[in-house]
Amino acid sequence: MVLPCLEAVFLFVLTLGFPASIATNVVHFPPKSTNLNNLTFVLNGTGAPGIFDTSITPDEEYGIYNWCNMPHVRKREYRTPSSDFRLKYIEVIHRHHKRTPYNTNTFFKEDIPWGCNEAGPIYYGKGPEGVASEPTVVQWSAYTNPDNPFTNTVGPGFVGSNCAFPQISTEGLTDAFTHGADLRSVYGELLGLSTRLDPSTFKIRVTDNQITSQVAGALLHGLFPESSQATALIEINEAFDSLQPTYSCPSANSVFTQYTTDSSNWTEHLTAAKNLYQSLDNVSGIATQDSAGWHTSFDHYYDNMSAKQCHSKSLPCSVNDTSLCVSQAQADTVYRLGNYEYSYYYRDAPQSTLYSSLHYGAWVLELAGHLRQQMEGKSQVRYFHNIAHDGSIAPLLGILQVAEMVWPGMGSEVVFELYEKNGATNSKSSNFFLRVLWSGQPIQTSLPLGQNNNGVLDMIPVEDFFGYVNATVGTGSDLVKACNSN
Ligand SMILES: *[C@@H]1O[C@H](CO)[C@@H](O)[C@H](O)[C@H]1NC(C)=O
Ligand SMILES: *[C@@H]1O[C@H](CO)[C@@H](O)[C@H](O)[C@H]1NC(C)=O
Ligand SMILES: *[C@@H]1O[C@H](CO)[C@@H](O)[C@H](O)[C@H]1NC(C)=O
Ligand SMILES: *[C@@H]1O[C@H](CO)[C@@H](O)[C@H](O)[C@H]1NC(C)=O
Ligand SMILES: *[C@@H]1O[C@H](CO)[C@@H](O)[C@H](O)[C@H]1NC(C)=O
Ligand SMILES: *[C@@H]1O[C@H](CO)[C@@H](O)[C@H](O)[C@H]1NC(C)=O
Ligand SMILES: CC(=O)N[C@H]1CO[C@H](CO)[C@@H](O)[C@@H]1O
Repeated sequence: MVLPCLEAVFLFVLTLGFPASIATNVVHFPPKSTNLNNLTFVLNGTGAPGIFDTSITPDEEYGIYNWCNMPHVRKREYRTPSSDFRLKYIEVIHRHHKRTPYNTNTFFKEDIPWGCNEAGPIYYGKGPEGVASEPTVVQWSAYTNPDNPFTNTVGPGFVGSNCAFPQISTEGLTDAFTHGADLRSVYGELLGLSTRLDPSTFKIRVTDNQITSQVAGALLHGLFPESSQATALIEINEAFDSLQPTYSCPSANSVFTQYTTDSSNWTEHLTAAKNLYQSLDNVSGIATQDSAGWHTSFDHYYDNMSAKQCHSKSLPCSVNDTSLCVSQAQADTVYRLGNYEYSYYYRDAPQSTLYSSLHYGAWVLELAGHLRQQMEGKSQVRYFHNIAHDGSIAPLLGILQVAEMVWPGMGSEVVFELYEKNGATNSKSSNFFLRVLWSGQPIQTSLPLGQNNNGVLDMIPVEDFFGYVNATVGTGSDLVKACNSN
């Protein structure tokens, strides 16, 4: 594969002193210019960049951005390749479904209650045999008691609510079940999946954030309707978990800081949005000089408001003045800004590809290993499912250099499909082809891969993907070295 050489990136990376094997090969291919990454439109345009107030996307529009419940593979839109290709293996990675806000959200001094009656997460241990193998199902119900004086040190969001912050909401669990059933509607037949989970052909992986396990329970009920028990894989140590990811990569962090906090390319939109910030702060009571990150990006306002709208709750009003509320137009601007930020973090900034490959390379190496095992006939697994976070999907899309970057919404899905073509060989003399689906359709990237290098990862020789991974992430030892060289 011939990658055009972009001198600027080349020189910049060399000066950082990464091992030559990675540094000389990470090439950033800029994304498409759209309203998503056009700052003039983001600040001065109108409307939300998609659906933000319901999990339901009308059939005729399915595939458009829906922050509450992103599009995924399902029977209605799925394109089955020609019968020359046999589906050998799939690996799915998807973001958990919609949830209550994170507990830090209680800094948001407004009072939109969340109710979680009989909807709490379930935690219990289970042994392999004896009475320990038959535990009673234990469900959490979060509570506060005013006799505990420390209760009042948190914001009003906690008081009177029986939700855990965060937990997947009942609607989010329903979305996860539908997601599982939709995957079954396509892959059940193509992969010959039984209605019962067979642990020798199917694996599911979660992170140590419990909300991914909450999604797993609902998803699996849709995927394998006759099973009531599953084992979930977890790389439980923060030192090496590649899915969330939590492994340490100091050089990724310093690259990220260079092109965000330390760069006017990044800070210009924050400065330009000063008036909007003032209006939002007036409602929330957050100090202009806060230290909790409300003013270093739009993340917190975006997430806090979209969680409410996705659950049909109204936009917040000030606790001191109920006539002072966030308007829909202001929320829409925040939603445009949030997507602009993700496009910048993972695609627009020239160093974003280097950042993504350092930060998420370990997961991609695991994926490549799974694909190789399939090609070498060394694995019986037909389907590997990862439940992850926006912080997982986003750098993966960064590595894949998606043509149009968005903030991966709830339930965002990427599917890697490995096909074997009978008899024929691809241009790299093997029978294996890769199709990558994003939001249920072949992903459009800015990479010089695919038919006539059109960037669509639709039945590309799998070796082209390996070559790109090798050039961009390198080997495992290249990655560890690059993470620790500064
Ligand atoms: C990986 O890339 C390096 C150079 O970056 C090259 O020497 C090596 O042959 C490549 N390995 C594979 C398996 O493609
Ligand atoms: C947005 O519009 C205002 C007022 O018309 C203008 O001053 C500002 O420069 C515009 N911002 C951008 C980024 O174009
Ligand atoms: C960005 O958006 C503005 C406002 O809609 C538009 O006038 C301008 O042409 C756009 N710029 C690009 C490069 O598309
Ligand atoms: C800032 O943007 C310019 C123009 O796109 C680019 O050349 C430069 O590398 C960027 N700087 C950083 C730190 O991303
Ligand atoms: C914020 O509130 C202050 C005090 O009530 C008021 O003077 C100011 O105009 C408000 N600013 C915005 C942008 O709403
Ligand atoms: C409400 O008023 C109190 C007392 O003046 C103040 O401490 C608090 O920050 C205000 N809250 C908001 C959201 O403005
Ligand atoms: C949904 C949600 O809670 N989003 C953010 C709310 O604000 C806190 C910071 O106080 C963030 O940590 C959350 O991610």
